[in-house]
Amino acid sequence: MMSRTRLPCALWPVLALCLTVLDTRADTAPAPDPATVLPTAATPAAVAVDSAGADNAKLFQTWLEDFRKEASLAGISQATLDATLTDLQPLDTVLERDQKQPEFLDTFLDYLNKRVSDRRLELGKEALGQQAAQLAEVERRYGIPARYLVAFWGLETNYGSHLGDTPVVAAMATLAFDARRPEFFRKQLLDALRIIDLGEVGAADLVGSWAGAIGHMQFIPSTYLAYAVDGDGDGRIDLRNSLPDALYSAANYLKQSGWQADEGWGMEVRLPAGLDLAQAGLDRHKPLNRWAQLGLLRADGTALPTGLQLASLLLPQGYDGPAFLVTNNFRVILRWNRSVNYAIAVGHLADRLAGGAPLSTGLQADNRRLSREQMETLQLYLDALGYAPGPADGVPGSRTRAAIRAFQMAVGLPPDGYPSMALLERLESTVLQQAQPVPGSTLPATTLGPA
Ligand SMILES: [Ca+2]
Repeated sequence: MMSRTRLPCALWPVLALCLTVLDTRADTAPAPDPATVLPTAATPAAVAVDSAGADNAKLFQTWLEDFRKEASLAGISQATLDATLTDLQPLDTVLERDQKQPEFLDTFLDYLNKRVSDRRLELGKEALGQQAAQLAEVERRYGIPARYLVAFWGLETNYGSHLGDTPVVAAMATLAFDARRPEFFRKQLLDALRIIDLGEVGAADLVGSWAGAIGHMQFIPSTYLAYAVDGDGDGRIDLRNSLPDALYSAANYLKQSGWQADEGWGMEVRLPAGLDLAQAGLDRHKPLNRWAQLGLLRADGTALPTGLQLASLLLPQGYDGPAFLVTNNFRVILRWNRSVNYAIAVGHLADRLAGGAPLSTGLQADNRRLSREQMETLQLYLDALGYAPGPADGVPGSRTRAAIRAFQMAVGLPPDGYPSMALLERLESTVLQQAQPVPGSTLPATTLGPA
């Protein structure tokens, strides 16, 4: 961590970067000079797969032989190993997809509007009708309301219309050989072989997304092994060709993850003026009664439900965007997918499928997107000011959000932890201001760093 006394010196190299960013801020700006872009975390193996054909094919085969021994020791049958690993080749398209970074980070409102579109709502309502009997049976058995299962189905595969056609074993082997997340994908590869070994799916039929997600609900192999069940009673589990299998499996996964049948996921809320936003965040909980005492209302202006159920306040687009109180089932959705935006989209789509209203608060919020490069710059500024946001990776994770809050509190902004364009502009002016020498001194001015 940077000390307060070292802070001004550390700002000088950042200043050059500030000026670059001022030049490249607009969405229409030309691509940045490569010399000003920080190196990304490309790995030796990833680079090798891209560029050095023959040598890399050899390395892959050596790696595969090693994996084959491990899989054999783990109990995978010789027949499955022969059927799946013989002549296996890595898939360049999978690596390309895995390494592709979006140029811009969608805001929460962008994200939600894309995923909860009118068309998706319409198809979801049709699905609720067409699958009503099946969904009612699943709800009786697992306690997961139909609207949530249909919301997951809509977000994962647009109701079964985007199942993916990538061979899962080859995809998992490609990503396990790549050096970025080898342990995770090695386990997924082993679990894919176990699924085949169990005879649930033939080697040629285990296909899914480029990232190895299988069937209507996009289960990765380890989730498939742990939670998938036979919904249609034909004695085998097929998450791709049997919708009942996929629905039962999703409900089983949610129930085992702690879903409470008689509770919702949360709700959009209206905040009272002057609420201390330091109380927001998934790591902070209060009973609904307490939130009501603080002046929060439902988005339509009616009172919050009463009770002692714990809820967290979320501001996914900052203090002037939509606000939500989320409860236990929201955390269950986060087990399915760790993205807060995804989890709100599931809850909101489920509400809308049941006739709920569109979002009505915070729609006027600053909706300018940050590019990945701007997000990295924002992190560099926080670091230069001594707020320890973690590595400048262009991803606003928990450390970055905590650093933003600390900066906001120091300069008197609402501490929402949200990386907006306005925040980037404020950080930039702070950094530039600190880089100005004090008249009559050889030292730059101090400082808005943390105490
Ligand atoms: Ca089945």
